[in-house]
Order: sequence, then structure tokens, then C-alpha cells
Amino acid sequence: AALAFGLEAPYNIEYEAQVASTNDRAREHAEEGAADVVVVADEQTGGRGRLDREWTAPSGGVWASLVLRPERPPAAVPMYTLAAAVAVARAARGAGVNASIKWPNDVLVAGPDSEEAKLCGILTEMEGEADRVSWLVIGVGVNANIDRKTLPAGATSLRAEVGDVDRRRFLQRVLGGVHDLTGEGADLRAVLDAWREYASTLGRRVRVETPRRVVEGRAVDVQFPGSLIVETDNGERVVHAGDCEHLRPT
Ligand code: BT5
Repeated sequence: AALAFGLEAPYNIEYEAQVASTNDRAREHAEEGAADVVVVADEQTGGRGRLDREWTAPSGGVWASLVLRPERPPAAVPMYTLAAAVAVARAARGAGVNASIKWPNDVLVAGPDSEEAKLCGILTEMEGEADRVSWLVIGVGVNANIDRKTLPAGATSLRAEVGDVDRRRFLQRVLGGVHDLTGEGADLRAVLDAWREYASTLGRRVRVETPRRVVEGRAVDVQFPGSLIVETDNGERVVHAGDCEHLRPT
């Protein structure tokens, strides 16, 4: 059952102690016509990553999925994923964590040996027609008050980095950030400027694997709607956020 979560946010909050996946629950709301709803859970038993990967989501995390119905074309949707990454990176820095964004959707923390560990993943799903989004679900998973040893290799948590946080406050900051960047009247292009501030990808050599090709070179910039520009030996290539399966620093 949904419990009051006592959180002030520009969205309606549904709190669940345990759910299979907040994205699935949010999709149900979306398909019933709801908008501006956030499903939050303490624990997920069937958390999902991209491309059918599993997302480990024990009790203590910030697992949240936001339902939006923006009056925008589906092509603009990657901007929402970028905005969510910015909002999480900002909230994490506010909590004292040196977080940065790896294009397009991971929030990472650099360790002392400059190895990066994943603090947050974002899974955006949508349904729409050619020119108009019907609904959009932005799923945000932040490893908050969780022991690192219960997470997969290569993951970190707020607990491991700086100690436990007030999850309500943290989520409130994230949702406030998403709303500021994407809400009514917001200019989505400002998301790119904000994103550049937190990006760890720009300026680095990367290898991006898409289903159709491999692009290798130096990441030089991001452009609307969230595409990465890579300078290769054969000139500039534009990689779309939705195309990317793997992005590796080389
Ligand atoms: C993502 O997928 O990074 C998107 C994850 C989105 C999770 C949120 S939680 C709320 C909402 N409800 C859901 O069901 N999902 C969303 P991807 O880039 O495919 O990364 C998945 C990979 O990250 C896995 O294959 C593991 O290697 C690794 N991984 C799994 N759980 C992790 C965790 N808790 N922290 C860090 N890495 C993890």
C-alpha cells in the first residue's frame, strides 16, 4: 500500500516499501493517464537496467520513477535523462560526494586511484507518436544508504562515500532539480550547459559501441537532444544517446 512519504515536491509521491520495479509501477500509472507522479520504493525485487540488464536495488536506496507527459516530440526525450543525471550529480555534490556524469546516463564517483564507481543509473522509457510524447517514465536509482559489499563490483554508494543521507531530502533535491530543468517554461537547451558542468566524458578518449558501429576518438561536446560529438581520425561523428550500448574510456 502507498504510504505518505512526507516529501515536498512538485510531483505527487507514491511510496512503496517494496515493489518489483518502480518503473513498472510508474508505467501502470502512465498507461492509466496519470502525470507528474513519482513512485518511490525502499527496495526493488526486480529492478531493471537498460537492455534487460538487472539493477540491484536492496533496502536503503533511492529508487524512484517519475511519470511525465511533456508536450514535446519523442526526439527530445534524451534531454530528460540528461536532466535527471544533472539533478542527481548536483544533489550528490551537495551531500559532499565528488560526482560526475558519464554520458549519457551514469553518475559516477572518482576514487583515490581515479577508478570510477557507479553511484546512480537512469532508465528512461516512453510511449509516443511521431511528433508527440504520450508518456515518459524516468527511473532513477541512487545507491544511498547501502553497504558497498551488497552491490555489484564497480558500484559505490553514498554510505560508502560520505555516510548515510536523509533520503527524503536527497530525493527532494533530485526532483526539484529535474523540475527546474524540464518543467513548464524551462528551456531544455539549458540542460546541456548544466550537463557540461558535471560531465567527466568531455575531453576524454572514448570508444562508443552502438548496434551499428563503433566510434572511437575524443569526446568533444554534447548537443541537442543529448548526442555526443566524438572527434575521430575521420572527422566528427555524432552518437545518439539511445544508440549507445557501451561507452568506455580508452
Ligand atoms: C542503468 O542501466 O544504469 C539504469 C538503472 C536504472 C535503475 C532505476 S531504479 C528505479 C527504476 N526502476 C527500475 O527498475 N529501474 C530504474 P545500465 O546502464 O544497463 O546498467 C546496469 C548495469 O549496472 C548492470 O548490468 C550491473 O553491471 C550494474 N549494476 C546493477 N545494479 C547496480 C547498482 N545498484 N549500482 C551500480 N551498478 C549496478
